[in-house]
Amino acid sequence: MRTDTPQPVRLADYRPPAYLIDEVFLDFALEPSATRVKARLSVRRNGEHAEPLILDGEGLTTLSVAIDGAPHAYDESPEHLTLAGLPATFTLETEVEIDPAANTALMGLYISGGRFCTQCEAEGFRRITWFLDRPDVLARYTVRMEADRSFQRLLANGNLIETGELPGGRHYAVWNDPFPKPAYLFALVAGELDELADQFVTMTGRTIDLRVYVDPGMAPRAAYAMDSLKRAMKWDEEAFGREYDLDLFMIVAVRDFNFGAMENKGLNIFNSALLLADAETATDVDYERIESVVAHEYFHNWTGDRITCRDWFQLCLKEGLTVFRDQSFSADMRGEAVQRIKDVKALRARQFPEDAGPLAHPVRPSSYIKIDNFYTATIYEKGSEVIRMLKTLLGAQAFRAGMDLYFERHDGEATTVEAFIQCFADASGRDLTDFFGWYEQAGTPTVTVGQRWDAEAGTLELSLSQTTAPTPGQSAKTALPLPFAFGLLDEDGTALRETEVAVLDGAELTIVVDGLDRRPILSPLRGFSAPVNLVSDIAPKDRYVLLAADADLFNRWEAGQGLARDLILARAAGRPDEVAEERYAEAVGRALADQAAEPAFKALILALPTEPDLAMAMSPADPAAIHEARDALRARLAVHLGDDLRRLHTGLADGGPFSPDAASAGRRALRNAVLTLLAVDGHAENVDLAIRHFEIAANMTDAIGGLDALIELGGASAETAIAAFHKRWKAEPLVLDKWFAAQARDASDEALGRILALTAHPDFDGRTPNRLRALVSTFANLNPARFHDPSGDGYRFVADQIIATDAVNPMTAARLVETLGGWRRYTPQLGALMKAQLERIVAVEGLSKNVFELASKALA
Ligand code: 0A1
Ligand code: ZN
Repeated sequence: MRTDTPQPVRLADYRPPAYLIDEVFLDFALEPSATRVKARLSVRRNGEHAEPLILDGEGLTTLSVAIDGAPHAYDESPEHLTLAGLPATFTLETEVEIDPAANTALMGLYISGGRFCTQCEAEGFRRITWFLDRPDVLARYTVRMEADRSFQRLLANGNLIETGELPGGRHYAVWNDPFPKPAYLFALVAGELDELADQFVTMTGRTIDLRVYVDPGMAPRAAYAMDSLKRAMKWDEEAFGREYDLDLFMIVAVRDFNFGAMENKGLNIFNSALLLADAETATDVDYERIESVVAHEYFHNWTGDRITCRDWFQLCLKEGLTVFRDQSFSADMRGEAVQRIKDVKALRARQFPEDAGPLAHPVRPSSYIKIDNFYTATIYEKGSEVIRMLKTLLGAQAFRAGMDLYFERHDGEATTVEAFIQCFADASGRDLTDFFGWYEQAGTPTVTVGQRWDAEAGTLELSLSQTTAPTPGQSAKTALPLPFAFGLLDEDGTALRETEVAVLDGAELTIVVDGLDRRPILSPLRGFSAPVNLVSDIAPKDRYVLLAADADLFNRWEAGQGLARDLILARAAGRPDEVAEERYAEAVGRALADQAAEPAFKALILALPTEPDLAMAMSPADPAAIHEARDALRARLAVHLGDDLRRLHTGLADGGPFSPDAASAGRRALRNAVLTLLAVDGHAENVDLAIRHFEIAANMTDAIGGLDALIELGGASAETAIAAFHKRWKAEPLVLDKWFAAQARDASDEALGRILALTAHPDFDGRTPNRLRALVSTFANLNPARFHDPSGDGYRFVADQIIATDAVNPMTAARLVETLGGWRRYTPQLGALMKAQLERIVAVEGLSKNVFELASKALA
């Protein structure tokens, strides 16, 4: 157990920095186990005061400290270097030694695949040199680095100024970044890398050099990332008027990375899983994520780098906004409705449980222990939803005017969410005081909609109301203003009213629609216009009309999901309704036959609500009952639609060359969704189909689809497929991750022992975050039946992995804790087993602050 309870940092305690740093000169002598870092900082006192300068540092061996060229007295503690008696402006020079080879936390300067690389967000720069490691200290950086010539490429932010050879087989490079930036955007890479080069001509005719650096031999796999980058650059000019500023933009892929990717100025660093793709090794989902993450990091150049955060409480200022921008980009690239459905699925899968559990926090939190723990679905995905609502409430034009004003007013600054919202208030003339509540209040509101149809008067009265349940530390909730988009259909599916946006800006709202000559069917919360749980009294027969005919495709999908959810939950509660299930199967069959609908959309219709989604709707949640009931409905669909599905599967077979475009991906998605459904039914025809699907797969999407289906069907063909896949791909780390993940998803009763044994597989290495996540995160998040195994062994396994990983990489360990956090939502037996594992974790001697914060909050 930790003896020193870590103290939280509070927003209310924010103070401007006592000193500012204008210029930074860094000189790296790169050696894997003993890198020397000299720093020369131009420092300026911020205001009139006699306070000392307190610099941040972690794990640094201090070699020298000088002020204006002369040694200066200092106080050193493990995390601070304190200097007193300083003039108003001065040059501070320090030299430290660090050990990148021993850096397993992957924060600061570390080594991945034999190359030096960095990760400084949020507080990693302090592991490189003594500094004011806070985002409101913006400086211009010049970076010199030297290394053995075997570290072929020497990269840092900005523009390359100089390179040269040095005695002893060494070489050097000097980089300068003209844009002032906070330390968290610093980056350096050194090592052998292949280069993919291209150019982009901006809207004002400037030519930008583009470079993607990858492992030797991998350049062809960077082509899609490069293509995505160029499309993102163009899109940001068109959609937001944002032009790239430097003359060079670089991306580097590394294998060992705690998160997805990082927006360092002019030198983005990516987890290779989110950068490398070709048909053979990457799935369509990988392509889609690469496109969106490349865009996300690029978009940060304006929303994050040019305008950054004053402090880490403002994280959503850059993250929620940049997710909103990347989601808008993906919608333009791949189709709005399908993108919206996927975004909402992700929000519900990750953010809604967070908002309903012990780790709930506002989009802008007011305290934290480790900021690393706040890179959450709430800050990212809910943060994006809040911006989306803002756009809906203000309209596209006023929204754009607000964004333009933000870029103009705050360029070059470290600012706040208040300042951001003020731009929209000023640009639109609207009072956004109440809207700001979305940033400060945690929890998902529940919006209830009731209907009163008066046939004689031809009026429909809608009564909306909202409530939000208490969350930890926030018992009283207020009503938040939210856009409620809705439309009306008649029983034949003909539109009676186009989409209209009402604003629920208090606890209750009544809307009266008149002039209706037929009973209307309500299509509520179109496009998921607000991130809320909707409770409505829409009858199943009306939801079938919505599923078949709503002009809003999101709500078509939503209607289908709602119908399926009710059927599954009824079954899980021991009240199966077989007649209704047949009716549902028929409706799905009709949706599949709809010639006008895109395959990607049909694939989404075909997928039943996920088990975690269903668990959110059942209290207390019983994962075994949910799994069984969901499979029963799948089986009903598979049997009822069997011939249609098999025909569809054959019809969608694609003999042509692979193309990652959205339409081709949509066809593969539908074909794989069909196979997924059929795999619940071990009918010989289905087994043969799955074997063929796997064996003739010409791309990774189909190979994984086939492997998943065979694993679910079980037996000898599953064993053969698992072995064949491993044999073929054992030399490809990213594909091997998929092999671990596919087995981690195996929900069959006897799978648990096998999954646990995979940690002993020679290819398993828990210190590589991608491999750890492939096995452990996949298991905990995507295999609820086995994670919640009644034996409790699934929980114990995840806790074991958290404890083991914490000793080497606290940040990655902490990201697994949330999987146990929902323990109060499960049956008492399961909840107790989950809680016991959390208790075991917090009792560990020397636990990191990261894991301590989340595990102790989860128990509180
Ligand atoms: N700003 C990045 C996310 C990120 C945050 C922390 C990291 O440290 C390990 C890495 C990446 C983004 O939003 O993409
Ligand atoms: Zn981001």
